[in-house]
Formats: sequence, structure tokens, C-alpha cells
Amino acid sequence: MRTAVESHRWMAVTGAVLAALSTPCAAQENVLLGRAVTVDDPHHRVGTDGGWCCGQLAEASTVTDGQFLPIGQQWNIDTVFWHSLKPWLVQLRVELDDVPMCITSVTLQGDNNDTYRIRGRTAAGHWYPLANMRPVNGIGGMGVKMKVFAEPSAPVYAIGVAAIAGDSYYSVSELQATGIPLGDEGCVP
Ligand SMILES: [Ca+2]
Repeated sequence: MRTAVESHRWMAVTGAVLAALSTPCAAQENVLLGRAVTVDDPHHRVGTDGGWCCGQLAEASTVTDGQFLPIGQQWNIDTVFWHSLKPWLVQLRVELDDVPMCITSVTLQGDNNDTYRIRGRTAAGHWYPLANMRPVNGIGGMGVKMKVFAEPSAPVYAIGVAAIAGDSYYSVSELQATGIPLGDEGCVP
């Protein structure tokens, strides 16, 4: 539990991070911006809220629209949300097929009391973990987390996000990534 002062400090830090992310800089471009989002949901869990009030399911495309929700917004309002005891069966997937990337950072806005795994898909079609992220904040609802990698990832042809642990109520509102396009010489900064 955080005090109100600590929560305000946290929000100030988050605001600074978001401002930095929006600063024009080629090396920091969000390579997922505006890309199509596919929802892999074989058990039809997306849109189920387990009895929470007032759910408003967002279009999957909002996950790559570059817009963050207010910190602390209710988990199931204007988000892609699902209730499941097997959360990993839901994955949001963004294809990069035309421009494979070596990923240098990922940013996730999701429900603050869960752990989400960001994965990349190789040319051979295998998914491997890029980062586990818990978008924790002190006030509940939606939070933001960014992870910067010490070294660029191997080339990935798609990026996915799925919940791997939490309270069975999951939601994502924004997924961003920076990366270096794969060229003939590999990924050259
Ligand atoms: Ca949750």
C-alpha cells in the first residue's frame, strides 16, 4: 500500500516516462504504432469480466494506437480485458512480417496486479520471452511499465502479450516497442 504522497510521486515519474516516450527520436520510435492486433482467444474469454461492473471492451486496435489510459483507470473500461483461470490462453499478437525487428525496449499498460509476458516469434515460428512485466502502481487499475533491454533481441517477426499470473482478471490497453529493423547486415543500430 502506498501513501497518497507516494502515489502522486509515482504518477509524476510515470508522466515523465510517457513524455520521454513521446519525444520525437528515430531510435525511440514505437514500431508497433498503428499495426493490426490479432486476438488469439480459443476459449472466447475476451470480454468476460467475472461479474465486475460496467465493462466496456475496447477494440483490439487500441492496443497499438499510441494512447495510454489515465493511470488507475478501472481495469475493464476501454481496455481489452478477460477473466480466466488459464490466462495464457489469450494472446494479443502484432505481426511485423514486413519489417522484422531486433527489439530494444517494450512498454505495457495493463492491469496493475498481474504479470504479463511479452514474447517474440522467430523466423522459424517459435515464441520466446522478451520480458515479464507487472504494470504495478499504488492506486490499482491500469498501470504502465517499460523495460529497456541491455542488448537488442534476436530478430522477431511478431510480438505477443499474454498474462501468465495474477488474480484471474486481466487487461491490456497499450503495447509499444522500440527496435532496429533487420537488414542484410543483421540489426545494425
Ligand atoms: Ca488483475
